[in-house]
Amino acid sequence: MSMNGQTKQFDKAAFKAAVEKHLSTTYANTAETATTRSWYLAMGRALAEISTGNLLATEQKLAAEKARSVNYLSLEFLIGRLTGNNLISMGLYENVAAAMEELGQNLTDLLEEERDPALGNGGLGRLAACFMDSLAAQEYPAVGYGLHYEYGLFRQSFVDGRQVEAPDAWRGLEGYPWEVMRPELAQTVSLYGHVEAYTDEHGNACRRWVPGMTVEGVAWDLPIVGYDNQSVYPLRLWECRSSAPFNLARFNDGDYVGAQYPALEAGNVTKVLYPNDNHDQGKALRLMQQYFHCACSVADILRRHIGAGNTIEELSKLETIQLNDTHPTIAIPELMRILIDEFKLGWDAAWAISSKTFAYTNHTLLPEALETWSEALIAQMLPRHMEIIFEINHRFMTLVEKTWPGNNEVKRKLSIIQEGPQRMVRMANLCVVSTYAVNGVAALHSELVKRDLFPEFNELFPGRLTNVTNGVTPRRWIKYCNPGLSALISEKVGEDWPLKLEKVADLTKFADDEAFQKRYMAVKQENKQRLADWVKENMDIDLDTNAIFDIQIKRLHEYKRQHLNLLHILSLYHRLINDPTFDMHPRVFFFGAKAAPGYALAKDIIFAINQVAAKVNNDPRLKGKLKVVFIPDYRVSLAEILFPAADVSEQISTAGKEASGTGNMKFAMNGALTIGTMDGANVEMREEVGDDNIFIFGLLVDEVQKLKQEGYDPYRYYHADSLLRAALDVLETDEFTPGYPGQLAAIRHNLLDGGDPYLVLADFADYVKTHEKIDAEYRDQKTWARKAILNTALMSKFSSDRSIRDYANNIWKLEPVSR
Ligand code: NBX
Repeated sequence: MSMNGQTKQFDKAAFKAAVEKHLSTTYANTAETATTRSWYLAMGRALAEISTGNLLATEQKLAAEKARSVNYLSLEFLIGRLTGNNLISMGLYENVAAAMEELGQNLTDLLEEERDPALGNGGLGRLAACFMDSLAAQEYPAVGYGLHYEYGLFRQSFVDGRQVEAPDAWRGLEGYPWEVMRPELAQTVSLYGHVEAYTDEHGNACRRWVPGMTVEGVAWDLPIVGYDNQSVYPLRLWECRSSAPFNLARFNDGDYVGAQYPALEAGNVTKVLYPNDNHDQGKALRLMQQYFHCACSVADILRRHIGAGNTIEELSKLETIQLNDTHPTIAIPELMRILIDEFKLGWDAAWAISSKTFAYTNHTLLPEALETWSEALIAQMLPRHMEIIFEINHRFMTLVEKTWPGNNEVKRKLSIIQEGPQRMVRMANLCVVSTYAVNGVAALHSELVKRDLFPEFNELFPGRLTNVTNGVTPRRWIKYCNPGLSALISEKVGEDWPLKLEKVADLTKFADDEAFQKRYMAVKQENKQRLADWVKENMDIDLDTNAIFDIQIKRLHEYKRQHLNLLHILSLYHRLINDPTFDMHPRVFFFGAKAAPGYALAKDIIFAINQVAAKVNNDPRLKGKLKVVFIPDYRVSLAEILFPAADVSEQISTAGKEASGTGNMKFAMNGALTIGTMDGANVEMREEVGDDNIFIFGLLVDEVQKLKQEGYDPYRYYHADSLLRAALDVLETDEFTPGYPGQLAAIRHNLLDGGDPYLVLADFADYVKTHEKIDAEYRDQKTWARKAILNTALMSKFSSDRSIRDYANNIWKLEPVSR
């Protein structure tokens, strides 16, 4: 029986035969000699056969019904391992465990063989993965479009405390068992060349792109399996290959290696994921990735649309395209080019379709993350697109002139083209002008998008700027990663909460029930033990699971303020050693974070935390009260162990800088209490759980802005607070770098003489005080359990199912279609 009561056909004998067949014919192994890895691969292929069948069936049904679909365009999908999650969605976990047992294999061990597909950097990429899961779970017709990077986000290790990056060949030698190549969907993509004018057969003056070269886009589909519903949607990833692997003339001239240069160059386009988050680098190869992604995806959308017998005029009725940040913005001029140059529509007809097809999500206000591309670079690589961007801007400037006559300042500010020594194209402006909806990712963020980032656009296009608060999938982030808690929830509220997270609110009834509190905390204890075991096995550090597990896991960035966390740790260290009256409940501070390889200060912060960890973890004076653990190579599969094990969740960005956050939601669902600023979705989490069940500290957005305007002086805080002084000054010494004083000084220097751009010092005192409150409250385990239970119970707003329904109802106007 499946979860919804339908009988599911699982033929165990046939499944075992399929696994054995793959073991021998796909992986050339025998049951006697096969490694665990080969068994995992063979099982994966056998499962993929089932999901691929369902994918084709879903595709056919949607084409036949002419259902309106969303196309989610993203340069990143941080999906994490698929096998365990898909087994749960297919309702086959127990069945397959039993089948594999009969083949002498343990399912848990097999699942550990899978490498995380890390095709994203952080929150933005992970959000795309949660959204695909929620689209499939609720059967909203959807295709995800991304890139098939050969190397995902780099693997991180620490050498003498410093981050070292290594390439992430996520597919391994054998390929990834869940992916299926779709050779018939291949696309040809043009690059470079020039634009020429010509007169068509009706005597119209036309323009067309004469490309300088082409490359091939090969489609790979990963199955996004709907939870308990048999629907499977494609995550379609494009791999770039050379169109002309051999230059025959050079080949015949005997230059065998040189003849393959085009293949080598085209092979670079999807070679590797750019490892920056919230930072724009402006590299030509990145623009080529973006255009390659957009050209393949738009062409595939049109292939499906026209192939199903629809007219081009019906495009915006049947398809909508969601741009995940500005990274796929070049899809807009690409669609305009196709409509005008290939379908021969006039500008107005093309614009009427395109501007009703695209919608854009903004994920950041940080100026250094807002993408701009040099006009010269676009003109060289995509000459026809640059013409179209100019035309969009020209018409838009006419509108601005009509609205604010003679106001050149507002024109300069809103223009898609930024004037200067080198003219730049502002991708966010192009998006706001050319889409029917623009959304921020949390209520506060969306207000700031309207108030601070795009106030004039908001006047010009009333109603276009809107909010959809982020969410996370409860299937991966509760059911799969926290089986103990899931069983407890199911027992109290029934089995259907993974699709209806509102049901979990019923747990509030048990928040004061002491027997339930004990069971809830026992689950937490087991999860802490699971993490402690991982740390012992992989890092050889002994941890006490009675300590408070305090966790900060996210990309390393100044605005996220891992260094505020570090200063607090240094203050505890200082007090434990110097103040005999000071007492604290034992605490373990966990970090997990990758720094962009070129981000020097972020790397210095990692080094500092590792050096502090090395010292405090072995300092007998601390009597085991303080431990610091920096988990190397933080990734989705480690997040699945960390979130369930947390007592305290660190969400401590400078107010106004973190657009939403999504880790904050995963922690709270799994019963961690948040220490956080009034930033991003923390604000809405506080509304849901109530002020007593979250620890809020620090300056508010408006206080941050005011302080900066008045002239912020970090030294004021330094001189006024001896604890802060101690924490900062120890960074100048060799306390944590014996024999090498000054190795950690860059952080102190940035905070004092560098102006402390993210107001770490201004928030320090309140942060310390709030941690003291946490320390006191944790000692009362009943009250703590009550608060943790309420956090689990009151997080239903942050299911990505709700986010997707908001998009579907308020932006996309999309209806579910069941199989
Ligand atoms: O998107 C993140 C925000 O920082 C989070 O607050 C938010 O919760 C999340 C989902 O909405 N942004 C993010 O992860 N950005 C990137 O990863 C990024 C990657 C490449 C790039 C710019 C930003 N060029």
